[in-house]
Amino acid sequence: MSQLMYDEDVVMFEEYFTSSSKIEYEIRKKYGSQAKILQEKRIGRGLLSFILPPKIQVTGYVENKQKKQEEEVQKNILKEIESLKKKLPVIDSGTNANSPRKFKGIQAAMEVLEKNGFASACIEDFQNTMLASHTVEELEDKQTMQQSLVAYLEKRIQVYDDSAVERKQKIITLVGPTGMGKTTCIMKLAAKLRNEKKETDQTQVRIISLDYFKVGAEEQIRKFADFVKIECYSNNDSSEFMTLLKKGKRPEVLFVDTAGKSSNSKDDLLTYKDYLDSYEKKMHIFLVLAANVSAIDLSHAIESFSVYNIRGVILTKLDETQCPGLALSVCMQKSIPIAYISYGQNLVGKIEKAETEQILKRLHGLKYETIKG
Ligand SMILES: Nc1nc2c(ncn2[C@@H]2O[C@H](COP(=O)(O)OP(=O)(O)OP(=O)(O)O)[C@@H](O)[C@H]2O)c(=O)[nH]1
Ligand SMILES: [Mg+2]
Repeated sequence: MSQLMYDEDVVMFEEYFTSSSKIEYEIRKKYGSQAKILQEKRIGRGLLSFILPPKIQVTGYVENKQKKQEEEVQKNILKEIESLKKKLPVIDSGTNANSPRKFKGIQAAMEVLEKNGFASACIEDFQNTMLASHTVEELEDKQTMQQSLVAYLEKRIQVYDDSAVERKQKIITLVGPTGMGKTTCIMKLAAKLRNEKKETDQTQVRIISLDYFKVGAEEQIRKFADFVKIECYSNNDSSEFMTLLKKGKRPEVLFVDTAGKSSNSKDDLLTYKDYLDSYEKKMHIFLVLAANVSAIDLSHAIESFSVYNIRGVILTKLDETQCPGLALSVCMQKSIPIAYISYGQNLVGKIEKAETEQILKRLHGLKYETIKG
């Protein structure tokens, strides 16, 4: 018995038998149950046909099913691997610093951060976070990456929960390096509170200026206080006012303005330490920082002023920078909440309670509204 032909899918066979009774059994035994018989042909034996039994030629084929199935399985596995590869996070990004740039979506998102002046460490952290948590398909998609950028910033930017500040009898003190906008913020905040106050609200808004260093500082704030009809105290009568405040039954909001201090001078920095510590519980000390200052100086100021119990920062001069991301990344890196944002020299309406949404809306090219629908 022998095989005759072979091709990829079919094995043809040709076999010879002397009796027809065992043909099927023998064929199945050799070629399996799937073997098909095409033809059985009696072959004459000439003169010997009187002595020998007839010879039967059997031709047939077997489909090479197993091979086909194996190939099918292999194809499916390859397909599966390809689709899994697309879904897997890109974890080997570290080996090639430029690799994320080839994904259009993440590239566009990183450009938004760059355009807004975010620090390179912050951009790198965003990039690594995205590569570790997104599929290739997602990294390619601009819409998805913009959404992920918004989610990333929402998570990283801390805003000050001012429900505590809303309590009555509070003292809001602003400290910081020179010229950052402390006095301006005090006036803006006092004017805002004064404007929002209802007729029935007994809250007294008051200001104390502890700045006896700068010529004209006290006069400036007094003039403003007179204009908006807010009581104003200077350093000379502050102790008298504080005694009143301690005994006072009426709820009060007191804004304390301090003189600008150099982040480089420890002694200078500590000027108000004893004074501010004595009111620790009621005191909400905010560090005022201008957004148009270098990241190094902002970081240094946050570190130096941590001699005080700083609750958060007030970012000013956002109207004077093209890079709001710079101050934001410093706050993110230092894990310090942002309490207020201020922009413009006008004293009315140019200060806002910090809210992530408002901050993100100010970023160039983020299309916050479209993303949030
Ligand atoms: N464009 C702009 N200017 C501001 C802003 N805030 C303050 N300024 C200006 O910055 C300058 C300094 O503001 P001040 O409020 O006097 O700053 P300060 O921190 O009290 O300064 P010192 O008391 O000297 O430490 C003034 O000319 C303000 O008008 C702001 O948000 N935007
Ligand atoms: Mg001042």
